[in-house]
Amino acid sequence: LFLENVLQHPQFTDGSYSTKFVDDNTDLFIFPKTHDRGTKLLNYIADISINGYSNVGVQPKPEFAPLNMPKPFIGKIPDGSKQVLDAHGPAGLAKWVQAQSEVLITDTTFRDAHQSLFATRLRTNDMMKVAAATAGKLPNLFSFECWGGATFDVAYRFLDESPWDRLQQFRIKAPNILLQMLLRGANAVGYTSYPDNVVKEFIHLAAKNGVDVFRIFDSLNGLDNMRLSIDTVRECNKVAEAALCYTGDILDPRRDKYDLKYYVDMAKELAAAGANIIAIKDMAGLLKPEASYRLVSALKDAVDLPIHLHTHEGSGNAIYTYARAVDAGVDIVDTAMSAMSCGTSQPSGSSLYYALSGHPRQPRVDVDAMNELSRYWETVRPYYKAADQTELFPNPEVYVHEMPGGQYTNLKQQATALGLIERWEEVKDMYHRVSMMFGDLIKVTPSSKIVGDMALFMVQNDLSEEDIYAKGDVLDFPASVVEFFEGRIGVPYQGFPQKLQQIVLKGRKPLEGRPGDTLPPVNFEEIKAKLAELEAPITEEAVSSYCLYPKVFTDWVKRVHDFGDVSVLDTPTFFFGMKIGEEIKVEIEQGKMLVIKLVHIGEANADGIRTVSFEFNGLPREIDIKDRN
Ligand code: 3PY
Ligand code: ZN
Repeated sequence: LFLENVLQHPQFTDGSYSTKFVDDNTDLFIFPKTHDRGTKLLNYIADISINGYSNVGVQPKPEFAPLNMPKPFIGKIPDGSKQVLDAHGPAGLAKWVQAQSEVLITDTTFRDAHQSLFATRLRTNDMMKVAAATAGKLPNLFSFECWGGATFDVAYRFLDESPWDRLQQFRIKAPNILLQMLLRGANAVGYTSYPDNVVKEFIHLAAKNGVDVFRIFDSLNGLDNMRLSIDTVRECNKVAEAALCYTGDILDPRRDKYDLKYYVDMAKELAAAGANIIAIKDMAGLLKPEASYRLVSALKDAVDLPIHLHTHEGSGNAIYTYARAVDAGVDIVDTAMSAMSCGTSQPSGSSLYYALSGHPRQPRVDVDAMNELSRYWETVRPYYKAADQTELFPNPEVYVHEMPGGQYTNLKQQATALGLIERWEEVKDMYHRVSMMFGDLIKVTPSSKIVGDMALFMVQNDLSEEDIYAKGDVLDFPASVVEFFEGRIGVPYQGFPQKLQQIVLKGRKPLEGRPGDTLPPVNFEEIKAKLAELEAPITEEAVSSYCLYPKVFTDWVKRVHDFGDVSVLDTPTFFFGMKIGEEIKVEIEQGKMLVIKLVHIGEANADGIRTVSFEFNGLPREIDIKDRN
């Protein structure tokens, strides 16, 4: 082990050691930890090489083109929006935004883009390779949307990494740009209502770890479910960006449930509730260009706050929607790096830049830097091909099914898992029918998941709308649908469809009032005791994660015990393991490099155990793994 430490020591590898090498470097004698970490990583690599990622069986490791790294940013990272917030506070920042003549940009590459393109699977490792270069080269960005939404549980559940670590790393790499998260109000970053003390604590910790801008929404546009979040964000002296979720079509007089007045009234209420910025959250990309002009104009007249527009490309009209919003005076819009844009994601920032050539409000960004960064993402995206189910062409059908961009690829995966992918057209059609059966529902997490669950349930069981009314009393509805009609995420605008509610609840009474009012507070000391039992680190962040996702967090802790911190592995190795004869280098911390070569995989013995032989920093190491296939 001492020899291993010497061989991987930077002074030894770069030849800069002297005769006092051993005396000067007492860390050469700290071996159990590195040894342990190395062995755990070998366990992971051996397991994936034999059993495949998610136990799908061994997958041949594809040949990927080398990463097209942008030139590093040299020099001191220029000040940006983060310094404006730090100096002037949230209200001062809002005034600063309103004083800018050009439209500002939020880059969503690190959150919504990959949530919408490939089911939220982007790993921190791939983000951190360019986070500093992006912050240095694009200091005029308003924010990086890089946290929250589905990224929180997916990090633990599918990527074996901690979302808190990701946030902390971002804060270090991007000291000049506001870090933005998506917060589902009373649902925090989950799919259900949480007790008030859980939501509050989560917001405090997100702020402490680096989040500056909280985009807060409620999936039913219920302000009562957002107030606690708005108040808590303000308490933390961070930016409360309150969102109205856009659905329907304000241009269509037949869709009069959500008309222009509905949105204007809501924006006024959000402003009165303490919002620093108003967001239009067009999660499915339904806001048509003229609707965008009318809505933004009306909101600018109604409230004296910056307006931040979020949309998805889906239909192919999103740049036009942004251009009309810019004409109407929108302050900030959301875009992604080109290679991470379009399809179900946001429109491309570079495309918007060129689209607004000659416009007095063209964004002030270095488009060459954006294009350079996009070339990096072009080489990263193939890693995620298995989850990348976005459509390769504009699909204006989104105006009919109204499915959010962040849900589309996920629901497709769920349909595949249920063997329903051949009936995908039916699923989309049913999604819209269910939405109408539920009273023309706003669809965004978690209400979108409820509609999706019901649509899959109906297609899988060959149930029509008539069947639900005719034989609903004997149907076992999905749990999320039952909870929805019980009022567990709140009450939709203009109430529940009563007949259907009675059918689903089978005579039971729904809850009344705000769900948070009746949920008992969680005792954090009890959670700490559970963490101690799990031998998990007892940090405030761990307590918060456990409160939000007890099972997902527990499973992750167990996997960390087995495999250590696998976020240090490159993405092809993380998903595909290693090929015989392949050698990789893994930097487990700054300056600490492991060299791993896979030498041989033995046949399974009678118990199904296979021995995997590695060279680990030049020394032989064998790992026994159960072949689960
Ligand atoms: C989320 O809540 O994760 C969303 O992206 C909603 O659009
Ligand atoms: Zn979105």
